Amino acid sequence: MTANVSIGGARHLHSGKVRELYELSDDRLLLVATDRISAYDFVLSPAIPDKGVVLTRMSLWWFEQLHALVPNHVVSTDVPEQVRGRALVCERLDMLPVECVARGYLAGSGLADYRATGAICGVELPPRLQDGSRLPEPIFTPATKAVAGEHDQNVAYAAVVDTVGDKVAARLRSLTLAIYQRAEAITRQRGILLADTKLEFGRRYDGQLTLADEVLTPDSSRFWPADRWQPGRPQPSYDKQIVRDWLTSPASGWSKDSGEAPPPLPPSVVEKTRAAYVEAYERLTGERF
Ligand code: Q0Z
Repeated sequence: MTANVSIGGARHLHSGKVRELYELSDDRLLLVATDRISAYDFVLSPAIPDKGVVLTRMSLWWFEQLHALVPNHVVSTDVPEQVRGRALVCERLDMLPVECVARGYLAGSGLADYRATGAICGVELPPRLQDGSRLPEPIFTPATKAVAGEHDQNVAYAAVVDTVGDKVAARLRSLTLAIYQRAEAITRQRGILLADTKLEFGRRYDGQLTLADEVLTPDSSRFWPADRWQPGRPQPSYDKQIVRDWLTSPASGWSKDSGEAPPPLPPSVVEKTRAAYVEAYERLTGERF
């Protein structure tokens, strides 16, 4: 694997689909965003130039926007030269084994669960909602982290209570919803709908709940262009639509259900996708990339 290289003074701990985690010391980790992109559960080739830098900067921007709501794990952006701009030094936390998801719109596993049961994670929803519908109010839909290669499993709030206790569960739910509400207000002003987002929290040595991992990037959230929102069909994704459209077009010669690995993306698709990530960053933050 291309990005799983050794980094001076850091010990490799984990590889995610598109990220890497290293240990710097007993209490410091290095969180690296690669340029890899995934779609339809495959990691594609080639990589998207600058994707790792864009997502890292976006995540840092969000940590700043949210710092009054919740402390975060970021220590420094002074990182080894090999991963410049696309890595963070962070505090090593005792991670809580709960994926904290907030949803304001219906999509993905939430849509599937709603269609099957009328509820998501035990939260009953009104009838006749459609793919992409706005929910009456944002909801907390926790999931348990899956083993490698599988999808996270949505669970009821009671399962979170069983795992972390009622006080921490209540705090996770209220923090997750507060973060979603703040972030959704910001993205809406910029013409982007934040359909949902997945957050991870850990505890510091002193027990303080701390926001970790990457936050509010297109890899951890659904961003939809607000001017194209139309419930009743799958919504176009701000970042990956070009890739999905090409992969599912006759031009790719690939079929989603073939079980085979997708073919390499053509240079034009790579370039347009890079531009989509840069545009998402600039639109969101108001800063030039
Ligand atoms: C994050 C992950 C992967 C990248 C563990 N501050 C922290 N303290 C302790 N653990 C973590 C963090 Cl962020 C932690 N992950 C997710 C997996 C590559 C990030 F393979 N796992």
